[in-house]
Amino acid sequence: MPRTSRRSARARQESGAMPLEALIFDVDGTLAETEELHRQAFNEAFRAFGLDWVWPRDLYRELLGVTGGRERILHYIDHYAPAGGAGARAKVSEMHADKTVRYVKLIRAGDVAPRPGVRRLIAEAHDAGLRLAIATTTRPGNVEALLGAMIGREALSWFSVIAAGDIVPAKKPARDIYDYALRELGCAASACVAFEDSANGVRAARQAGLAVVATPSFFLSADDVSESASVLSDLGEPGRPARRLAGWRFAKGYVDLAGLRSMLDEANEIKRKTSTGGSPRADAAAR
Ligand code: XBP
Ligand code: MG
Repeated sequence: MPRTSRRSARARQESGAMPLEALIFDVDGTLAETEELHRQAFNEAFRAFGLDWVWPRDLYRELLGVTGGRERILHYIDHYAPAGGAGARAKVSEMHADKTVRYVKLIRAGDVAPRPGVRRLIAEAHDAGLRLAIATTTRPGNVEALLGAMIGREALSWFSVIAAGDIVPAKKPARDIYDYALRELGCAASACVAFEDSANGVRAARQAGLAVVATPSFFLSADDVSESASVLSDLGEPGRPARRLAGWRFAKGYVDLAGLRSMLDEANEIKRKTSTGGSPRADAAAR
C-alpha cells in the first residue's frame, strides 16, 4: 500500500470509519453493454433449434426483468406461448448451452469495450491492494471471456472471487449471489461497494447490506435504482466526467477510491443512524 494511503487508512481507523476492502462488480450492463450480444446469441440459438422465435429489442428489454438466460427462455415459453414452446421446454438446457457457446464466440470476435471508467477503477483498486469480486447471474465462462477480451487474461487473476450463474440457487433480485461473494471474500458488507446497472441487481446488493453505485445500462435505463448510494451515467474518466443522476457526488467527477471511501463512510453513517433511530433522510438531503 502506498505511504499516503497507509497514513489515511490509519486516520480512518482511528476515526472508527470502516476501511474499504473490496469492490464487487456485476457483469452484464455494468462492466460493458453486453446485453445486445446476449440477445443476438439467443436469437441465433432459436434459429439453430429450428424455432422461428425472434426477440426484438423492445421485447428483450421486458424479458430482462427475468434474470438468467435459461429462466428467461422458460418465462418466454410460459408467458408468450410461442409456436413450438412445449417441445422447446424439454430442450431448454441444451438450447441455453448452445446460446452460451454463441455468446462467447460473439464476445471473442467482437470489439466489446468496457464502459467508461471500468478499466481504470479496476486497475486502481488492484494497484491499491483492494480485493475484487464478481457477482453475476450469467455463466462463469461468459465472465472469463468478457474479462479476457476487455481487460486481458491477467485481469482474471485480479478477481479473488467470481460468483456467477448457478453457484447459488436463487438468482438476483435474491441477495444470495452477494452473500456468497461476501462469504468468499471474508469481508463485511459495510467494508465493500457493489456496482450494478439494474433494479434487480441493486435490490440483491442492498438486501445483502451493500452500498451500491448504479450506472444504468442501455436496456435498463428506466429501471428503479433509487436505493443506490450514487446513480451515475457511468463511472467517468479524468477529463470526461460522469453525469450524476442521484445521490452521492464524486468530487473529481469520476469514481475513484477516495470518493468511494467517502461515499461508504456516509452510507455506513446513515445505516448506523437508521438502526439507532436517527434521521437518515435529513442527512441524505443535506449532502
Ligand atoms: C444479466 C442477466 C443474464 C444475461 C444472460 O446478468 O440477466 O442472465 O442476460 O446470461 P448480470 P446467461 O447483469 O447479473 O450479470 O444466459 O448466461 O444466464
Ligand atoms: Mg447487470
